[in-house]
Amino acid sequence: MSAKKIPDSLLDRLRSGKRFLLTSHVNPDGDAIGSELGLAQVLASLGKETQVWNRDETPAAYLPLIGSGNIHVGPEPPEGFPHAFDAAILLECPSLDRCGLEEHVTQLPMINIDHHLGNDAYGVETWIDTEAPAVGAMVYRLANALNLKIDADTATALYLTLVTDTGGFRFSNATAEAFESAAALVREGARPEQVSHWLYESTPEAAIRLLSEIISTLELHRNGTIATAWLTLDMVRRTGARPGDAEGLIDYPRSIAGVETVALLKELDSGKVKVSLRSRGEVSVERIARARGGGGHRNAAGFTSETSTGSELQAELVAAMAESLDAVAVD
Ligand SMILES: [Mn+2]
Repeated sequence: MSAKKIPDSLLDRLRSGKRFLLTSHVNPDGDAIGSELGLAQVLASLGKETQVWNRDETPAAYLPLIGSGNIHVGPEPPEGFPHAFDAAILLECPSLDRCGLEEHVTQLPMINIDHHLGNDAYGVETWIDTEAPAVGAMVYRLANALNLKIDADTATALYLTLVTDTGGFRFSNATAEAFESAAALVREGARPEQVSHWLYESTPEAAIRLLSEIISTLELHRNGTIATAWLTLDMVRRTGARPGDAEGLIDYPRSIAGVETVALLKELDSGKVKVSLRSRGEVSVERIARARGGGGHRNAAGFTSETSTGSELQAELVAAMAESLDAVAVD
C-alpha cells in the first residue's frame, strides 16, 4: 500500500486538536525517536502542545536530538493522561501492541502513521506509505502540507531518521525519495556531519566488547550464504552493555563477503528469543518474520520466538532462510 497523499481528514485533525500524545515502538530506533521529536516540533510550530511517551528508554545515540529530554519513559502514563490529550499519534507501529502501551493509548482516538508492510490500519486516522524510506520523511511531508517552515534542529532530527532507516543510504529503501528528502532537509539546516558523529563515532565501549562476543558465536551455513550469531544474557552481563547497545551490530555479519542473509538470535530475560533478520536485494526475510508473528521490511525484519529451544530455532531459521534464497534463485 502506497499513499503519497496525506489524508485531508488527518490534516484537519492535527489543525483542530490542541494537545497530542506521541508514541512509537518498544526499543525505539532512530526513525522512532527522530520522527517523534520532529513531529513534536512541527506541531509546536502549529501552536499545539505535545508529549512524547515511549515505553523504553531513548538510546544514547539519539539523546542529542532536540527535545529528547522531554520524552516521558516507562509504563506509567504521563501527567494528565488521558484527559489532557485530544489524540494519540502512533508512529512506526504496524500493530497496536508494538508500542507496548496499548492498554493506555487505546483510551484516546488514535492516529496511525507508518511505512511498514502489513500495518493493521488501526485507529481513527491512518496514513501508511510503505514506499516512504522512513517515517521521518512522512513527517517532513506533513510539515510541508501544513505550510510550516522547520528549523535546523527539526531538520536534523528528521534527517537522522533517513540515515538510520536506510543504513546510511545503503539499503534498498535508499530511493530517489530518500535522497530528495535528505537534500531538502540539509537545505533546511540539517547537519549530516553532526548526525554521523552521533551515530557512528559515539559507540560506547561496552557495545564494541559486545560485538566481539557476538562475533565469537558466528556460524556460516549453506556455503557461506547464511550467517547466524547469538547475543546471550551472559554477554550482556559480562560487557555491561545497555539496552540499545546491540542496535546495528547485526550489520557486521551482514558485511561478510558472500553472506546473503543473517539471523541474530538474542536471549531475552523472559526466556524467549528475539530474532533479527537481514537480507540483501530480492531475498525476503519479511515473510519469515511474518509467518512467526513478527514483521518488518523485505531486507530487515524480526520476531520473538516463544517456544523453540536455541539450537532447534537456529536450525529452523537456517532452513527458512535457505528457502528464501532458493525462491529468488528460481524467480
Ligand atoms: Mn522506520
